[in-house]
Amino acid sequence: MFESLHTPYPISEEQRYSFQKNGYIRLKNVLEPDVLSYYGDAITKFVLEKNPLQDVPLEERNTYQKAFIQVINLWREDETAREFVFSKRLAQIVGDLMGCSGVRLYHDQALYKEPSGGFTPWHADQYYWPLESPNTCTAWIPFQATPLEMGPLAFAVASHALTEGRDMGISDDSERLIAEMMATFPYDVAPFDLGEVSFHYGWTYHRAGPNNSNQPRKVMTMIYFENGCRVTPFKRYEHENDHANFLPGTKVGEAAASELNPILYERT
Ligand SMILES: O=C(O)CCC(=O)C(=O)O
Repeated sequence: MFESLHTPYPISEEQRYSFQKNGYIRLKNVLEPDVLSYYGDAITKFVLEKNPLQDVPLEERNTYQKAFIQVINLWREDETAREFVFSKRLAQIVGDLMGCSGVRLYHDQALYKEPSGGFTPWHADQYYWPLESPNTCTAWIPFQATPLEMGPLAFAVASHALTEGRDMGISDDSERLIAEMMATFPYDVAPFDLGEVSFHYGWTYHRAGPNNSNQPRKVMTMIYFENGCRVTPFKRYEHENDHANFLPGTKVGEAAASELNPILYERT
């Protein structure tokens, strides 16, 4: 059952090259509809139970809160979510795209954009992470086909090479200032088919439009980093916070390898 979750998904040289050059890639038919439906239902139930914003109407939320309902590290609390997050296929794809012999989990997070939910401002994920290596990757996995009106993830092509703007978290300011910086980069926005998954480096700039449909945009994400990556000195509060939550007990300068960072892929 659900073979596609764990069997290898071959990555060609061309796909690896494209990922490393552009900073992201969308891959079709990564997961079968039955896998998405089974795990999507379980994860949605969990997200609705844990939704930290359930009593806050959309119009009273800030830009970040309007963008999505965010529930983190489901794998630690829900066995079905754990099976999904520990997908061998997704971790193998990440290892092959980054060209690494092993990858660890940083954390998972569900990002559900409600009907009428707002845009996700421009940002690069690694702003938040005290991780030294640029070989980090987020897998963005929609549980439904995601047309443009639902706010699919969109990327600035090859923006992971740019070091400017790396001191900005998700905010109205990042939407404005990073948009200005991205003016010279091609903007790639496209609908996602059912089963399609995108992968982007931690330093790739990306955003998402609002959800103008009347259906929730249900998305699960997993963040990975290359095995051997070290913890960097903290540059900001977010690094300290992430360290406490996702790398407990690890020391600056040493391997990021806490009990919360299992190896999910190792090339044999
Ligand atoms: O789903 C979204 O709207 C944003 C997702 C995102 O920024 C990410 O997964 O890195």
